[in-house]
Amino acid sequence: MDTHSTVHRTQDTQSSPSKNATIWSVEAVEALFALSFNDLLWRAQSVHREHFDPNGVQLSTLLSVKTGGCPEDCGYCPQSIRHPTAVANQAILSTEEVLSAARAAKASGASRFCMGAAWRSPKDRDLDAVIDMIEGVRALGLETCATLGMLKPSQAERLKQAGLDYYNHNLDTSREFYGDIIHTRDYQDRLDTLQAVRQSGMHVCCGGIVGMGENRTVRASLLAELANLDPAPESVPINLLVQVEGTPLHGTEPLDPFEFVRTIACARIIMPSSRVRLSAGRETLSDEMQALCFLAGANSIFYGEKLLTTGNPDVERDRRLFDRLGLHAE
Ligand code: SAM
Ligand code: DTB
Ligand code: SF4
Repeated sequence: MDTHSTVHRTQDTQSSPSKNATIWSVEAVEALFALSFNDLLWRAQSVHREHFDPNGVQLSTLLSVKTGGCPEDCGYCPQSIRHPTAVANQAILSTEEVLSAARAAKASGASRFCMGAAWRSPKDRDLDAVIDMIEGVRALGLETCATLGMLKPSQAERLKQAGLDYYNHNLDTSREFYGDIIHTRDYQDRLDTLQAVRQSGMHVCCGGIVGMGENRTVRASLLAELANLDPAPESVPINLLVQVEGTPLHGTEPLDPFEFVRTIACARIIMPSSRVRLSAGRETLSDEMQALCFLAGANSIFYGEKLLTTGNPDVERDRRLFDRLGLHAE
């Protein structure tokens, strides 16, 4: 594969914190994946220690502020109108409902509150409502993140003006595998939104999903795409597919958990300054596997018993895990 032809570079990074010095080829990332598990984890942990407190983990709590009924056809997602899942549609929440969840998240120790909406892209009046939520959440002293679908540059500007700290928009998978998973918008649409977010000056949160039946080259290619964004995203969620009945990907052969740990380790090595988030899928990982993910350089989690529509380990279990591992919240 000609990896350089697949590399996307943003055009103007003047407002960016730091420019990317390295362009990662898919082959170079595959070579990392091919290291022995011990060698890979040693390398990832060494990189991790050069850039971060090795025992600090950032905690983000998610809330679905508008659930279900999404016109997109993402094959993994329980909120698509095209998939017969048990998710009940829920219209946009009131700001007060969102703020009461945000207060609870803060009281539990989260530092960032992430609001997700099942939209293809928000309408301008949707943004009015979300902006009210962002202002309220910020006033509680939490960092804010939103994931609302595709954005136009003017919408990204509005969110930045409202004080939104991070915008989450995932590449989800590699360019080559993308068409197997999503048919209602293309890879370039995602890159355009990421460019709009970057240009607005907001922090970029961008990652993907593994365990969707992809091969290792696809995983390496996704990570190379992320690392080659210029600059790399500040926050990189690595999701392990949560298999939901009724979605096309339900019944996919589960990924070997060691391969998941390898994915985290490779992300850490090639995006040394980014927060790598151990994201969806923690309920299916043992405490021991999660410990390996932290050793591999994950330094953020979704915290709280729910993701958007599916489960997540409860706060008590995570507190016990942090105690047992000597980790602390950041
Ligand atoms: N609708 C917006 C969008 O797609 O950008 C925002 C919400 S969407 C649910 C946010 C992200 O959640 C997706 O890009 C995907 O990476 C992740 N996600 C959704 N369903 C998932 C699942 N079943 N397992 C793992 N990650 C999932
Ligand atoms: C991300 O990368 N993962 C989160 C967040 N960003 C928005 C979402 C995970 C969703 C898992 C399926 C669900 O709960 O509906
Ligand atoms: Fe809609 Fe987002 Fe789910 Fe895709 S991932 S179906 S865009 S809510």
